[in-house]
Amino acid sequence: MRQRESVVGIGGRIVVLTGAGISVESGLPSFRGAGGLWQGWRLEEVATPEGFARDPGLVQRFYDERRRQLLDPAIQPNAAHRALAELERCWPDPVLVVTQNIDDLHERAGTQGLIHMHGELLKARCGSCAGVASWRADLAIDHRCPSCGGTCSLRPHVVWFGELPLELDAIYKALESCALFVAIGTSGQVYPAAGFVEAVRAAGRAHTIELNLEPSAFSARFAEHRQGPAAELVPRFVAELLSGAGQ
Ligand code: BJW
Ligand code: ZN
Repeated sequence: MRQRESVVGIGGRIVVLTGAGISVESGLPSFRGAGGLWQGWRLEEVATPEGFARDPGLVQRFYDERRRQLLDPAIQPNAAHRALAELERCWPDPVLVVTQNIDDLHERAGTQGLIHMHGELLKARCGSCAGVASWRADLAIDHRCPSCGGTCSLRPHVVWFGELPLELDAIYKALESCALFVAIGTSGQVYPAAGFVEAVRAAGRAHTIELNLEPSAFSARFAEHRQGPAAELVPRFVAELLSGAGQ
């Protein structure tokens, strides 16, 4: 595998994997650790299809609360989201952001090449016809599906444990052909996202970097690590990349 001391001066496709840590400085909590979302909820109850089948009202309330928080005008993209959008605008080759996050902060910052592999909080999916629709209201009460007209079967358009993440073929294709893979603010505890760095390394041509507040479960798999808050690290990293682009 090609290793570099510095990323300055490289070109080629970039794939960025983001996790909950990139949105923390926007005011959204991460999942694990002190103050994380899982502290107040049992993940088997709110993040599995079995939990939803057992108590749909409870699961809907969990996501309703998070949707209301996301729609609060105080929640805005931070400097890390904006820097990634700038990278996409200015980098000479394709940049793909693969986010595990269900918030819409990357798109609000202007990122266009974006895959929400774990779904989107501002969409709902019909349990009968699988139709997906934009959704900003609470789901806790019965609704009619905009596609098939059925009632009571709408669920958040998110990927729970045991379900297949979205657009995996496109993700693996990009991972196998990238020159640089960057993971930002993710704990590396959830697969298949935690295994993306291995797929990149197996292809043998990309530099791999982790940007995180602290060492994570998969830090050792990356060629390079930078530690600190995303809203500081990411703009600095992007400026460094762009200063060397095309050299
Ligand atoms: C900062 C910061 C700051 C903080 N600046 N950084 C055994 C082995 C391997 C796999 C499995 C296994 N048993 C079961 C599985 C599979 C399972 C899995 O991985 N389980 C693990 C628990 C082991 N995975 C699945 O079921 C997935 N599906 C699947 O595998 O399908 C089969 C298949 C796949 C591929 C090919 C073939 C078949 C589905 C996983 C779905 C995950 N869903 C959730 C909920 C989604 C909706 C929602 O948001 O509610 O997704 S769980 C939750 O975790 C959410 C997140 O996207 C995901 C990852 O969390 P993330 O983003 O990493 O957040 P945190 O909180 O963990 O970490 C935050 C990080 O930020 C930390 O590192 C901080 O340090 C850092 N940080 N502040 C920078 N300011
Ligand atoms: Zn329907």
